[in-house]
Amino acid sequence: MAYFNNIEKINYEGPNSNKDMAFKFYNPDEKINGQRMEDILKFGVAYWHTFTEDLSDPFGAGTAQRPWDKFSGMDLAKARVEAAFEFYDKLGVPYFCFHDVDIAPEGDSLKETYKNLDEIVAMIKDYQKTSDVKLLWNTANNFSHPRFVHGAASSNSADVFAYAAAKVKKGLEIGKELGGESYVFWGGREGYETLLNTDMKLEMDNLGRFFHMAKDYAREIGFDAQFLIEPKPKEPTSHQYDFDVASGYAFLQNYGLEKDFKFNIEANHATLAGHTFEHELHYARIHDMLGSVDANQGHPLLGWDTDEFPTDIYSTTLAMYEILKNGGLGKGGLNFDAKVRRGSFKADDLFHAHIAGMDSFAVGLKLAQKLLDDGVIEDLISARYDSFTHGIGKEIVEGTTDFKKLEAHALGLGDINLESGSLEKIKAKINQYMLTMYK
Ligand code: XUL
Ligand code: CO
Repeated sequence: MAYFNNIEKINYEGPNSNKDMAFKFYNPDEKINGQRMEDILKFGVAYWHTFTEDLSDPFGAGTAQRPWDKFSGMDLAKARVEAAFEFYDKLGVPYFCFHDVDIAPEGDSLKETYKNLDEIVAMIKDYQKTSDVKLLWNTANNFSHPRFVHGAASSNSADVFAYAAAKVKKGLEIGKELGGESYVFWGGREGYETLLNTDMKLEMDNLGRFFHMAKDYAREIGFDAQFLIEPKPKEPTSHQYDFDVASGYAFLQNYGLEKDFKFNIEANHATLAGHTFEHELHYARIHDMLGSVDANQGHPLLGWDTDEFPTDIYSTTLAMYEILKNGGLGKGGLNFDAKVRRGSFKADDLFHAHIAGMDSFAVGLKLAQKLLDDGVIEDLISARYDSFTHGIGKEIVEGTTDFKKLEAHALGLGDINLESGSLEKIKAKINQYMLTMYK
């Protein structure tokens, strides 16, 4: 059965196309520094926002009108799989991502949940035989059900810890079955609300234990996905244990997990943490911890996770700059953890939104590569730190000086000559590149 009858395959038509249902900038076969755009960007569709989201918000009911609305239960789950593969194919995305509960309803018991999952996973596997679409990552939703009210791996209840472990164990088996490239842990409820009832040390130790057991089980069954932690500072809990990349990295190092995990960095989570998207990508990259990206954007005026489709070209450019400097994303990709606005309730909007996001990252990729090729940012940065390439600076970097020698150097100095940081100059240059690139 077809669900998006009025939509044809979305093709690349170039920057001057008047057709809405067409890519203006995302040209999968175009070579960027010798590599196909599609293979660098590795776009993924987020199952939850595209096929299960109803567009409700805390003040109002869902508005989404979907061609699978008439189904319920397992029939609905199956209809969504059919619709999903039609969507991937028409959009031409190479990857998808899901939580366990996105693809199959929870049953009355864990056993029944497994049974539902097995049926849908077998169906997805069948579709994968005739489609090129691959699983970028899957994850366990250990945050929505009321049993996770006090956390999952950081719950005060050992039974809940075990339940969460069982769901992740099943998720790892599913990831292996479907050939997932990565496996994600977003700690939705792994945090706390108040210290007045919380043993933070035990909760964090348990979280560390949980990750070790997950990694050990994946190894045991021969699932070689890249493990990814997805930091988020708040929402739903007021204090999340994986606040941002820096605190997440400290956590991983503290529990001896830094060799087995990398980060899945989400733009809107970065801004909620008071960082820019590129800050989080950069911080992860310089520590060799950049694994994957949840591509979206927050609203500049709102303090919560709005998960908008990424359309800010400045941001996608600086993000792609980091990704190119990282040598790509390896087993990760750009997953659109983004939802259409509540007012964009038609099924067609799902296509428009993904086209907008894919085009925005394609522009970002081309621009970032050009900035790199021309050394626009790199030359400025190396000139700025030139003092560390010779003389006393070189001695500092090489570890051949000490405080006494530095004092002697300082005492011999006259006026210190500092150069401008040239921020406005560089921004004007980037704007010039942006506005002339497609001329
Ligand atoms: C929530 C969020 C999740 C994770 C996967 O803010 O980003 O959808 O990406 O659990
Ligand atoms: Co996310």
